[in-house]
This record gives sequence, structure tokens and C-alpha cells, in this order.
Amino acid sequence: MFESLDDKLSQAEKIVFVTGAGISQESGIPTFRGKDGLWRKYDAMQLATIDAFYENPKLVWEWYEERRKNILAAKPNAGHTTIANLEKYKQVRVLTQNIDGLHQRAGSNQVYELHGSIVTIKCTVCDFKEKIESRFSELSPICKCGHILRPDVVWFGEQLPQDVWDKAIQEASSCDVMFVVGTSLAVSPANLLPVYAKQNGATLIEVNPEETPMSQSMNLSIRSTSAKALPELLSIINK
Ligand code: BV8
Ligand code: ZN
Repeated sequence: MFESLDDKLSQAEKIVFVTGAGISQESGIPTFRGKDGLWRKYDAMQLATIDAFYENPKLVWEWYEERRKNILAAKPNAGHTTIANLEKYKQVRVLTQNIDGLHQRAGSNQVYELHGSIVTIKCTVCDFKEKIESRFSELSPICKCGHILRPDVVWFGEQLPQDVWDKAIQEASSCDVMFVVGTSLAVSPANLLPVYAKQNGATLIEVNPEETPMSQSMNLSIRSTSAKALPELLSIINK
């Protein structure tokens, strides 16, 4: 699959992976597209907003609790583990839109969570923030300051964590090769990261069964799933 870019891959020092829901699809976690994107009758874009949360916090909390249950029961797949193992041979950075933590569970050490994490909660008012260990006795959980707690994720209309975003731009703008894996590139500003890499002359490789808005700008588009395609990468890199 990657033959045409053998040299680029073997000579590359820093490889960056921009990932989306598609890389966790083969771990049984639904993506946001099509029928997958619906929970009960709600579209993910409707629920993942601060307005939806204040309008009906219990509903939004139930959505995240269900997703967290599925995510904690899921296992990283060959796509995640390949990226983690690549750290033995190359400088690897993961810039992910996923809040599922599967890259870290696969052993990746340099993961930037652009849209937050489903295993952390924070207060809507004070600076309380905590990793969630157990299920909540009752929804919606309240902070010791009396205000409501929320998942520590980035909702539509909210800024990305500045430090993470600045670091992501820096990594994207200084990589030799960028893999764009399992993302529709529908959401900004995350969908700008391949543009930064292109501007820096990086080799762009897409792994996605379907076309994306940046397919034409790719040096190589692999129309396959990440768990099938990525493992082959290792065999080329450690030749
Ligand atoms: C912001 C966390 C500044 C929560 C998420 C109008 C036009 C343009 C932009 C905007 C607009 N109005 C507002 C905006 C900005 C907005 C945006 O981009 N909206 C889109 C919908 C148009 N962005 C924001 O609001 C961002 N903040 O801009 O702040 C600002 C502030 C105020 C006002 C203006 C600007 C914040 C965005 C972050 C939102 N939070 N997630 C949660 O998860 O609950 S986004 C969430 O959806 C994910 O994190 C991810 O980013 C996105 C879903 O995309 P993907 O991950 O790519 O998944 P998708 O299902 O779409 O695609 C899956 C792909 O995988 C497909 O291509 C499929 O073919 C492929 N695939 C499937 N199976 C496999 C596979 N590939 C490989 N292997 C497989 N097995
Ligand atoms: Zn508080």
C-alpha cells in the first residue's frame, strides 16, 4: 500500500497522525456520520453544545455516560497499536479529535486531545477538574462549590484548549510526514492541521474508506480501514 512512499517514510524523522472517529470505529465506537451519528433521535451536533447542556443537563449527561460506558468497555485496535509501536522507530505525535483515550491506552505517549477527554470532568464555574473513576450515583453531578459539573470536552462554539492547539499547530508545521486517519475533516479548526503540514512541505497520506475534502491534496490516499492499512506501515518503516 505505501510502496510509492517508501523513501519518504524511511527517511522521515517526525511523523504526525491526525485522527478522528474512524480510527475507533473498528473498536466498536460509533462515528458521527450517518446513522452512527444519531443517539436516540438526537444528532451529535445538537447535544455537543453548551446551550443543549443548560437546556437539559440530565439528557446530555446520559449521552456522555452511555458513551463513556461503551468507551471503557472498548479495546484499542491494530490502528491504535501500530501508531503506538511506531514510537520505537520514529518521533511520533498524535493530534486527535477523539475523546475516547484509546491512543493512550494503546501506549501512545505524545497524544494531544484537541476536543478534550470523556474520562475527565470539570466545574462549569470554579477550576475544579478531576478524572472520573466510577459511575455517578445520580445525574447531573454537582461540584462542591454548588455549581453543576460537565464533561471536560470541547463543545461546538467553544474554543479549543489554547495550549493544546498551539502545540498541535507547532507539531503539524514541523513534521516530515502527516497521516490523516479516520476523519471527515468536517470540523474546524482541527481540519486545518493538514494545511499547516502541506505548507511546511510535509508528505500527506490519508487512510479512509471514503473521500474527504482534502483527498486531492494528499500525496497518497489509502481507501481502506485504519486497522487493516496501518499495520503494513510498520513493516515498511522498520525495514
Ligand atoms: C471553534 C467533542 C472558535 C465533543 C467535538 C460554520 C461553518 C464552518 C465552521 C463552523 C460553522 N459554525 C461553527 C463552526 C465552527 C465549528 C465547526 O467546525 N462546525 C462544523 C460542524 C461545521 N467548530 C467549533 O465550534 C469548534 N470551536 O471553532 O471555536 C469559535 C468559537 C465560537 C464561534 C465560532 C468559532 C469546536 C469543535 C469541537 C466540537 N467537539 N467533539 C464530543 O465528542 O462529544 S467535534 C466531534 O465531531 C469530534 O471530536 C470530531 O471532531 C467531529 C467528528 O468528525 P470525525 O472525527 O472526522 O468523525 P466523522 O464521523 O465525521 O467521520 C469519520 C470518518 O472516518 C469518515 O470520513 C469515515 O469515512 C471514516 N471511517 C469510518 N470508519 C473508518 C474510517 N476511517 C478509517 N478506518 C475506519 N474503520
Ligand atoms: Zn465548582
